[in-house]
Amino acid sequence: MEDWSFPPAYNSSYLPDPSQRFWYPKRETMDPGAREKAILERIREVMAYAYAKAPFYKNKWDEAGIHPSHIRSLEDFEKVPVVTKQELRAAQERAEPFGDYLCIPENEVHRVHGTSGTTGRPVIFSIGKNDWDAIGNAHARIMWSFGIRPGDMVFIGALFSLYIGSWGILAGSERMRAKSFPFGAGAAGQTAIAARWLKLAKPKAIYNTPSYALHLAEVAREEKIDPREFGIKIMMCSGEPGGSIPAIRNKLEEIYGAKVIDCGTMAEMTPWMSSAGNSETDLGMVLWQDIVYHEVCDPKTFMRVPYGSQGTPVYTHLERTSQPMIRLASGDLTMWESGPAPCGRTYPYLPKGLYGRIDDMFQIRAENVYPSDIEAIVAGMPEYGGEHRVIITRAGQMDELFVQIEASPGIYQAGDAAIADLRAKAATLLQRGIGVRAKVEVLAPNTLERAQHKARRVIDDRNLFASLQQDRT
Ligand code: 8LH
Repeated sequence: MEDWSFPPAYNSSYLPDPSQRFWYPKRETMDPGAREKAILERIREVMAYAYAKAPFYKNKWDEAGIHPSHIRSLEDFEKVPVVTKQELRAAQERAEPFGDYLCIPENEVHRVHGTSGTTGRPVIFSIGKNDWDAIGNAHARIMWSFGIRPGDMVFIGALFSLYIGSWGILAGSERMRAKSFPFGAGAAGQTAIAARWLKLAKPKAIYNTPSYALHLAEVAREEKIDPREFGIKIMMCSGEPGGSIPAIRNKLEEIYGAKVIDCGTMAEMTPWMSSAGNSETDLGMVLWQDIVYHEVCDPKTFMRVPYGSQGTPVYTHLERTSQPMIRLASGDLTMWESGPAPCGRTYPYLPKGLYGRIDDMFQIRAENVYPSDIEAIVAGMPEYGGEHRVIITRAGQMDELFVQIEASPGIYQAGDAAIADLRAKAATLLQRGIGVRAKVEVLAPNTLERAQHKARRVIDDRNLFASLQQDRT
């Protein structure tokens, strides 16, 4: 069926007719039951392969009393213990540098990438040549669903170093035979140069994090360029929530006049685009189950939750031979629905995208609050100036929530009464939206630092407060 095998073997010269909606029509529209049967077969193949090649998996599954031959249904597969990021880090400490879950000989590693965080021991991603080709194929296939076609220009406005997001887009864009423009981001002054290049080159599509897209628009305006002059039609967003938050998506669509498409799983899960929106829907992200098998699970038991429920994604590679991830726990939060997705593909989908991380949730006066909920509220206000911060602190025995919001230039210039109105309106909307009273401070436009990559907007200084208290006793 349309070259579906493990290990994958794709015809690298295949390209659908540009008028075709689906890259692999059969695979994308097949009966979900038949697809699940084929996925099970793939899972058994990947597991047998990993068991034979990787001490990491053999030891982990032996300990759990599980053998690949035991997996006779997708329900059996739910009993396979999840892999955590901590285990991957420990495996790389044990067997430097690639870890004992590398399933190909070291000299066949074709690309090396790594976690892009700045703290803690980094984790290395190693990818074989065949895998890299299959990643390009998968991303081209998914980018086809975004409306990108051979010959279109794809501008990559994201970091080109450890962050595999940018490289994954490049692989897909090259496989698609698009015009790849690997511009990058993050260097001093680069954003202003990006604005000038975008005006000049007028790419059909751009890739960025939502935070960076907002920053780029501000810088463009400082350069006296209206972002609509870029002529962008498709904006691919990944890396953080935003592309599926209506307030952010609408704002980006309005600023750029482009269709915003949310996508993204995790770097370890490259081809990381296996959950992605598309040109035919505004509804979150479709799960390309035949590339990466997605389960949305209860975060404690890691058993699948029913469609319509919230849980955490658990991912399994069906096309990776170098470092296949088999039930990798993401720590993200989402809600899933059974297919067919609104675009006609018979995959399940995430109507609200990935809307937070379990460990980003904070409790304040017994209410669970997600930073993305606050973002959706404040960024949805027309008076919002483009950035905010959430500060959780402790005054006496009480947790306090402070939200600093930049006002738009118009509101700020209008003076004290307009600023006071914004403060009161934001406090009311926050109380209504998250159920917690927040103290709002209105700041001048452009006060807060802008993100060149993924934004960090929450400061929890309760630990600082606790340590100060301890020092005093
Ligand atoms: C997201 C989203 C999204 C990622 N909506 N949260 O984006 C490309 C991949 C390469 C990436 O960002 O990988 P990385 O650096 O490992 O980060 C993964 C985390 O980023 C993921 O667990 C989410 O928390 C977040 N993320 N894409 C919401 N579209």
